Amino acid sequence: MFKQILKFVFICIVCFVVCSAASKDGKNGSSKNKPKRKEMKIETLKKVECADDKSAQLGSVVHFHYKLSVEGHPDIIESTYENGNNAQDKGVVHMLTKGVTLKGLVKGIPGMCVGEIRRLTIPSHMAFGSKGNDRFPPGATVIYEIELLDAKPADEVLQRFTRADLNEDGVLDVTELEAVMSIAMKDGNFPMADDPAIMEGMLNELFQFADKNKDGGISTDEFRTMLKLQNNLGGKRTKSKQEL
Ligand SMILES: [Ca+2]
Ligand SMILES: [Ca+2]
Repeated sequence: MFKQILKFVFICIVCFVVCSAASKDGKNGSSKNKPKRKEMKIETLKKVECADDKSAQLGSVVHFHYKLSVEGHPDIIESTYENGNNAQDKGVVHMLTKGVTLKGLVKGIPGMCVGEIRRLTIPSHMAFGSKGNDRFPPGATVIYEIELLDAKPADEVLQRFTRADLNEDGVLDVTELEAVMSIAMKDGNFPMADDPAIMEGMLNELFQFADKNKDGGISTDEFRTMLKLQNNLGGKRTKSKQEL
């Protein structure tokens, strides 16, 4: 009987030792295996001094050129300096917004002055993710070389413009203007027509009217002028209704 008790105690001790070791290993293992997240690197290639209120900030509308590549590969995947994505070949215009703009750009662009050039080395968790896509391999660290061309605080008009400028080329085309009109119509700031052909005619007329310099796109200034006139018309309509 005593032997049996001893045997039981011995087995318990062995179990305890094995389990403690296993759990220790597990703890160490998980902290060892947990990959340390790569930090983002921000380098200034061309420094330009400016006052804080003249620099890009979170929420600013920023206009910039960029070259994009994958770390370790010399090829440029995208460049706004060359013919490519942008009809105007004048860089891209973007509102720096958390949750919308790439995380690495939200962190790397604020504080830049117009004319400054930065190289942002952005790990995948702040860029295109661990799965990658048709352009980027899984877990790719990407390198953005950014040249800031302009930065403005986003007033309401600029915010509307930037939301409408889906391809981020800094001008609105007919399709993008159509989206703006749809919102304006829902808000009651633009007359509605049931006939799609009439609507299309109105859209084209508005586009021709707004595109003052006839370059085939509506710039931020042209958009601003268009909204002013639209508001005036809206005001007059309201007034005439009240007068009636
Ligand atoms: Ca556009
Ligand atoms: Ca234009």
